[in-house]
Formats: sequence, C-alpha cells, structure tokens
Amino acid sequence: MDNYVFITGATSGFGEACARKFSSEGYNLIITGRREQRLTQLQDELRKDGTNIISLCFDVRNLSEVEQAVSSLPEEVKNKISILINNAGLAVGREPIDQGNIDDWERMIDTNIKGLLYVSKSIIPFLKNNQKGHIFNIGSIAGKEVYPMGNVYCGTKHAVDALSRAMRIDLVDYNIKVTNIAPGAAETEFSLVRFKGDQHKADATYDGFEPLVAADIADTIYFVATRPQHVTINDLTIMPTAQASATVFHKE
Ligand code: NDP
Ligand code: 8X3
Repeated sequence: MDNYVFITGATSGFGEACARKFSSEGYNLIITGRREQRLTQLQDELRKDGTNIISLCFDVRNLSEVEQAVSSLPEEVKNKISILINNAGLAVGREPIDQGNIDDWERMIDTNIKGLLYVSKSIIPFLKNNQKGHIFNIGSIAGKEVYPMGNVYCGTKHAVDALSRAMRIDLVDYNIKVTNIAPGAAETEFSLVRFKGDQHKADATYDGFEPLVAADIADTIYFVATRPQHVTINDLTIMPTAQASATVFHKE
C-alpha cells in the first residue's frame, strides 16, 4: 500500500487506535498530536512492524503550526495522502451555560471547530490534486442531540456535523468522500480531560454499562474507508448497546 493516512490526535483514544488499525492493514501513516513523547513511542513501535510513519507535533489550534507542519512533509508524501481523519478534539467542563468557564469554551471551539478547519484547509489541496480521497470528521452523539450541561461541547459537535455536510457538497466534484462519525460513550482519555484530571469522575462516567472502546471506532472507520470507490457512507452513529440516546442508558 502506497497511501498515507493523516490522523490528528493520534496520541491516545480513537486516533491512536486508528493508527494501529491502518498500520496493521498496510497503510502508511502521518500521526499528529501535541505530546511528542507519545508520538515518538507510537512511531517507533509501528515502524518495527514495517509501517512508513511520520510524526508531526503541533497544536491544531495554532494555524501557523498546522501550516508549517504540513508543509514540512516531503512532496511525494503529501501527494500520497488519501485519508484524513479529523479526530483531535475534547470536551472541557460540564456546567450550566451561565456558569461555564470562558477558557473551557475557547478551548473547545478552537480545537473542535477551528482546528478541524485549519487541518482540513491544509490537506484538502492534496486530495483535490489526486481527484480522490476520504475525509473522516469525528463528530459525536453530542452533534446529533444536546444534553444537560453539554451546551458548548454539543455546539462544537453540531458544527462538525454541519461542516461534514458542507464539505461533502463542496468536494463532490473532486471525487472526495466525507464521512461524519458520531460515537456515543467510549472509554478513552476523553472523560479525564473533560473532568480536568479527576480520575474518579472520569471512571464514574462508565459505571454500570459497557462503553465503546477506541478499537470499535477504528474498526468502523476502517470498514467505511474500504468500501468500493462508488460507495460513500456519509454519516454513521455508533453507540454502546446500553446507550439509547445521549442521556438514556441501561445501567446495571
Ligand atoms: P482522547 O482524549 O483519548 O484523545 C484526544 C486526542 O486529541 C489526543 O490525541 C490529543 O492529543 C488530541 N488533541 C486534543 N487537543 C489537541 C490540540 N489542541 N492539538 C492537537 N491535538 C489535540 O479522546 P478520544 O479519543 O475519545 O477523542 C477523540 C475525538 O472523539 C474527539 O474529537 C472527541 O470529541 C470525539 N468523541 C469522543 C467520544 C468519547 O466518548 N470518547 C464520543 C464521541 C466523540 P494531545 O493531547 O497529545 O495533543
Ligand atoms: C462524547 C460523548 O456523550 O459525552 O462526544 O457527548 S458525550
């Protein structure tokens, strides 16, 4: 396989699982994130398995870092990017709207919306040149529904859902597929980040039911990415069986 998969947020959770899955299926990788040591560890590990892998350490919120990182790639690599997985993202805090922390709001909006846009704008020209490609935007059940104290996070994921639909329209003439992936509760570092390092609160999120794990999302993305060229899965909501909606769970 000659193609490269460009993954944002590959230092943990869904992004790391996607790196492992696509590497095991013979794809080359460009893995990105802010935690350089984790990137290097993953790069060293997957290289041993024979994957061509480049790591780029940058913050998706910083436009010039994004542009510099992408332009540092060798020309022949840029031209072989066939899949972009816009995965980097986070929730921070869970308060009623009037009690929200402005810095938390900025982090979510800057990462989940603006970061996704900066990376997309930097990578789409290479997909257009190839007249084919596949963009995965990691949305959420929070982009389909809203729930108490989810306000700004839900707003950012509704924006991702809208941007997925908009990208599909703008890119249809270039044979570029766009898939919005909307997972329900999955046990990754997501809740630890949301609750600002409070492991007890993070663990309690998954009490009494079996959540998704990162590999479930990676397997799903791989399945969608490997449909025939004339088939696109536009939008896929994937939930734990015990979760019927953003707020309705069957808990033991
Ligand atoms: P994790 O916290 O495990 O992973 C998040 C990843 O995003 C990390 O690799 C992190 O890397 C990266 N990231 C965060 N902020 C930035 C930034 N400013 N610049 C670059 N990279 C960044 O969570 P998940 O794997 O669960 O989350 C992945 C995506 O899935 C997110 O968009 C999340 O909103 C979404 N999602 C998660 C669900 C869940 O229940 N877990 C359900 C639905 C959607 P680093 O810190 O090294 O920069
Ligand atoms: C993450 C899942 O339910 O916390 O997007 O919004 S949820």
